[in-house]
Amino acid sequence: MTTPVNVTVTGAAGQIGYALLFRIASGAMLGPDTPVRLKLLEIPQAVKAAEGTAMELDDCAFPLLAGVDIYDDPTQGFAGTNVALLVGARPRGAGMERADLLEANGGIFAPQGKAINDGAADDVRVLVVGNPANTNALIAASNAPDVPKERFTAMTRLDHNRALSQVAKKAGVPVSEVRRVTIWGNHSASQYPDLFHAEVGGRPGADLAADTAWLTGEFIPTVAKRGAAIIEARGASSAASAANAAIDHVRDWVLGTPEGDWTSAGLWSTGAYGVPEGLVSSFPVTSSGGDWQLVEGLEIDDFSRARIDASVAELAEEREAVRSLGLV
Ligand code: NAX
Repeated sequence: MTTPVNVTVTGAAGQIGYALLFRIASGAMLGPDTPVRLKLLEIPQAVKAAEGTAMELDDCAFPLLAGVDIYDDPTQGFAGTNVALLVGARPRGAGMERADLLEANGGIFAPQGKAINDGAADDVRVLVVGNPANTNALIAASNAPDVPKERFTAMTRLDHNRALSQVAKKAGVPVSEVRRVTIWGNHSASQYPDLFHAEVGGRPGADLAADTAWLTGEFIPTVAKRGAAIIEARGASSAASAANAAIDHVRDWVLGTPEGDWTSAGLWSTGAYGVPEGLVSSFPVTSSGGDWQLVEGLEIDDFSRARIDASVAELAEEREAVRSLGLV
């Protein structure tokens, strides 16, 4: 049997964790021929709940699941890990300022970055889901100096998938006929879902984007504020769709993106598209050979430029805040 891939999931007892673990164990993330060993990392108070989830994983008798271990210590939780899904984060509490939120998350993502640096496998790939995802990824990467920066990514795939679905509805085509949509910037309400390079039902996405009332009054705000709309309707934040996006992100990273399409992921910027180096920002990407490649050479018009710049400015502010806290 092939050696199992070690997959660490933090926040394993949370609602995204519950929607994610069973799909990883079923082979949806790494394919039907790759056994996985799950390493669940939680805080001590939630270890018992994680044990309950592990019992249910046992009860599924997944042929690909080589084992489940539970930890409350990041050093052990990331030892030998190949894929790390950093889902657990500190939510914004009542009366909490943004600086407090960033500081609380720094207390989680800095030690996790160090533990990944010291003990993860040489091929480790990290996806940060916990919010603020981009800046948490920046903190983790900055605390892992020996791990190449491109191995730390932040999840904007849920935003990407939301955009695909909204466009398909608007155009009256199946989702499979929507390609090359891009999410730029931060996983926040400032993000910019870009249709100008897309193809929708065989036609240029720019045709749809020409309806500026729909574009600016409906499409962009619906995608950017979808998380809040889900909370309003469900009484809880997105969980299954977030887990699905995490599966999509890692699957594409490891196994590759389809020919003729691209996806969106938060990557450590090397300065492309005017995004300052060292910010973790969402870009259009393809994947092959297990690495992300930036889609280069897209023409960015003034409308898109202004929106990308606004979201990137927010990322720069977040970086300043975590810098002044000594977290990066
Ligand atoms: P839950 O509150 O249900 O679960 C979070 C879990 O993380 C809890 O079990 C908690 O004990 C655990 N945890 C907290 N600190 C930890 C630490 N230091 N080490 C390990 N585990 C720790 O939240 P859930 O709904 O699962 O959401 C998780 C995170 O995903 C949140 O930060 C949320 O904002 C974020 N999201 C990100 C999305 C994205 O697209 N990037 C979309 C969905 C979601 O909103």
